[in-house]
Amino acid sequence: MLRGMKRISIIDSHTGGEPTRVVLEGVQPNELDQYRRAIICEPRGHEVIVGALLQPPQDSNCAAGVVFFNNAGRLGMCGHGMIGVIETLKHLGRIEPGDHRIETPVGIVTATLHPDGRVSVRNVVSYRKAKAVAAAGFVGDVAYGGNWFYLVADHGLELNRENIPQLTKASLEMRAAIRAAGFPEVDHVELFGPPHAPANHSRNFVLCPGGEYDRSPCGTGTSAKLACLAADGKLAPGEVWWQESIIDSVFEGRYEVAPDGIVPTITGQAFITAETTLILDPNDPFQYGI
Ligand code: PYC
Repeated sequence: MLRGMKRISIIDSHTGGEPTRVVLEGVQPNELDQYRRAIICEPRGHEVIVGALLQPPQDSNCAAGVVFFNNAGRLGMCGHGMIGVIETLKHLGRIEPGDHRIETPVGIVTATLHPDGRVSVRNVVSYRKAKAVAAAGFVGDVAYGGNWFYLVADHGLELNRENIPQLTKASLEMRAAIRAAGFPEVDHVELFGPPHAPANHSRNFVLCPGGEYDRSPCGTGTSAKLACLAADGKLAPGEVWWQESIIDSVFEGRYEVAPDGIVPTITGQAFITAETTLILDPNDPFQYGI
């Protein structure tokens, strides 16, 4: 018997290589900040994991409520994470193919589980806040896609896996500079380059708030990109944008026009990787994570 030990039941998945850890039981919403790093960080996890605390929805028309979090804090929305949540709910037998409304701290999104296992997330309204802002010697746009991004195309770095340390360093410098330039809300940086696969439109590298990079093409980052493309008249409503990640995974993006921006829809697929129980032993000096 695990007397005095805390048990947290989770299901892990990945979406385009980016992991999502859905918390099913063992943590109340008001306890999230206490247990956030225990769930995400070593020795049970890794800084790159995005957590998703499932909650009963406040709106009875929603299938669930979810709060996303990572090693640095809470996230407004998370595109790859929402695809992971939907795959997890399917795995648990709680949902069938079709449309499912899910509450997030930044609004309700509609996720469509397709019969072939793909998931489309109709995200919150996304928009470009500022065009061509200079920071750290670079120029980029500030845009919202459920999280805040600084999007830079002209950075002089090649988007390949070998360059991840340099891409991370440059993105951290850009983030500090864009915040100092009057955009303190920016916590993600998204660098763009030519795709490796000719079928795709663009490749990206996305720095997340806790200093890790997104293995997926980033659902909220792709939403922010679509908002910029729409604002520049470079992508028409309904037209498909194939966004490739730094590890070659791909999201499909498209948008509808909204009065105050666009409504992006991001499509991808998640795969279950584990279902288990985390244990926090009160005698363990690292019970709350390293
Ligand atoms: O897919 O939106 C996303 C995301 C945000 C941070 C990591 N992934």
